[in-house]
Amino acid sequence: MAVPKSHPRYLSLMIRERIVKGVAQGITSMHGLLAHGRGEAFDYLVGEKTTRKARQQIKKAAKLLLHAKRPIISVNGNAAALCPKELVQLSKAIPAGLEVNIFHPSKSRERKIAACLKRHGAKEVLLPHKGRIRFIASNRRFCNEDGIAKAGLVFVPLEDGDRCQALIRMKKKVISIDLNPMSRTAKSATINIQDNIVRAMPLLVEEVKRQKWLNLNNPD
Ligand code: PTJ
Repeated sequence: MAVPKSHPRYLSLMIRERIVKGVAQGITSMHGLLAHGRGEAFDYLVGEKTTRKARQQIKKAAKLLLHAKRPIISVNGNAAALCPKELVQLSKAIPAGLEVNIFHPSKSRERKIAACLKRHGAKEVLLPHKGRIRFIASNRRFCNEDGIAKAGLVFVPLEDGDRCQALIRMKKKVISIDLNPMSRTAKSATINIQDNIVRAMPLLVEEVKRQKWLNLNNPD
């Protein structure tokens, strides 16, 4: 859809287009459209801007990511449609692995998400295999034995469910990005960044790079 730049909701409509395109490409599930609408509503409430609190959470998240043992970035159909480039940039900057983990089961979608991340520069993308997340029964329990299963920290952009609690019970740290501060994920994560993923991801990538540079130049 051609959205005129002068439209007062241009940015928001363009972000919607990414999700719609994600569905058309078989990356995002139909349910992802509803999840996005939920996010939009919460984004209204924060003024569609990155708040001061969110910036503080981004700083803390960058620090935790840089100090984590075997950090992994978990990618679902919405995150892949909205910011594939930044997810890959983050994985390279930390460095951290990328793993596809989705709620609505679809092997074809898993492969398409991985292919999308590779088109954006990822060398390796793990898929669910022999690993298992304990304490949950949904499709998200299937994970990779060398990825989420062994990770000390799992980065979970955009989801609401019981996986975060399960990962915490497995003694892993979790960083989430979720506009809804009342979601199960946001409430149980080690750190939740309450911001739109499309605004938070570029800021997080820059913050990781900045802290890495500072650590290298001020080792003490
Ligand atoms: O690809 P799949 O099968 O793994 O499915 C992914 C979705 C997102 C559809 C699935 O995880 C789901 O149904 O999620 P929920 O339960 O709707 O939760 C999504 C959460 O993300 C909600 O708390 C929303 O407020 C929040 N959210 C939605 N869009 C954004 C967002 N948070 C940050 N940025 C957004 N753009």
